[in-house]
Amino acid sequence: MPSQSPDSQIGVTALMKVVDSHTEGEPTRLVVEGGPDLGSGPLSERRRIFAEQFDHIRRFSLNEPRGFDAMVGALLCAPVDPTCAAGLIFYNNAGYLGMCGHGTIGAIVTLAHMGRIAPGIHRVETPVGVVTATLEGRNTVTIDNVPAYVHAGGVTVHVDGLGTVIGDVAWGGNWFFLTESTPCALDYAEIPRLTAASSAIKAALVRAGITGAEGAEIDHIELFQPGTDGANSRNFVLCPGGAYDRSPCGTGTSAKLACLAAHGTLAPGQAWVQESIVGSRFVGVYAPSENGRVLPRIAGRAWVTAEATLILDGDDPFPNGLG
Ligand code: PYC
Repeated sequence: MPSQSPDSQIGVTALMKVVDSHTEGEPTRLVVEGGPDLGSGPLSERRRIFAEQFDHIRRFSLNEPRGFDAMVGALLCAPVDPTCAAGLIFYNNAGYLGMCGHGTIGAIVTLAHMGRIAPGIHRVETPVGVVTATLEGRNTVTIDNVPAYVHAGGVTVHVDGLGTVIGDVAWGGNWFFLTESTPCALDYAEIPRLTAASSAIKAALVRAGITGAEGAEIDHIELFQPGTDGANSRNFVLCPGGAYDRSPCGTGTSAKLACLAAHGTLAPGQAWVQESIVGSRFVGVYAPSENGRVLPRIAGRAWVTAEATLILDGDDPFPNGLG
């Protein structure tokens, strides 16, 4: 149950003001009031406190029946760096994210909707570093993400039901395994099969001890095939809690740009149109950086869908949601 003390006389407590949006189909819930007090330390430290002391608030605000498994939460925080417009801690139905591309785009469009920022360039603090977001008009945002890189290329893993799967392990703000080994076409109707195959790949990576840097769990699986209607590529992204990303995944597209740069198949500054499983698109480019890293720039659109107050009835048998 959330930590705030109930003050209602009718047994119903208004706990949290949220604004929902979707970025190219993928939902974000921005918590603008009533979130946990995580102190004023670095966002990585505040994310640790969130996970250790307030995880019930993650579940309350995002899980069914108030949310659902594809929704990503973004807790709006005061930034440490005064040159930043906001701090954001991202979370989902399974836990906490490093960065979230679609979530940053959604949060920026939402902050503009609330009148808190204007079109232009805004720095945003996240637990894995500062990103820069440029808002053009009401709905279009371009993010300069944290540096992305390939941790291990051409990794082979045996996957039950799929056989040998070859892919790259890359960082784009979260850890990804990226592969063109797919069990079927990346069609909307095949989502259950794609989810099962991606889950099997994830389990096989764990069994084989294949990780990101410093033993980090690879918590996103990204499948690719050629794109349609002029897109360079279409993807299917399995998120940590078992939901698939409706958008092309900002951190996943960043990881893809790092792989393309490492393979020499995309030049710096050349546009890469990444299509999602629902047909929505991000456009990415990269600039080279130090130590084989790239600086990814991702553009996409978001729309505000709801403004709400999450409430808790004292008689609710599921105060923290389900799961
Ligand atoms: O856009 O980076 C992203 C993302 C991560 C998980 C879901 N979306």
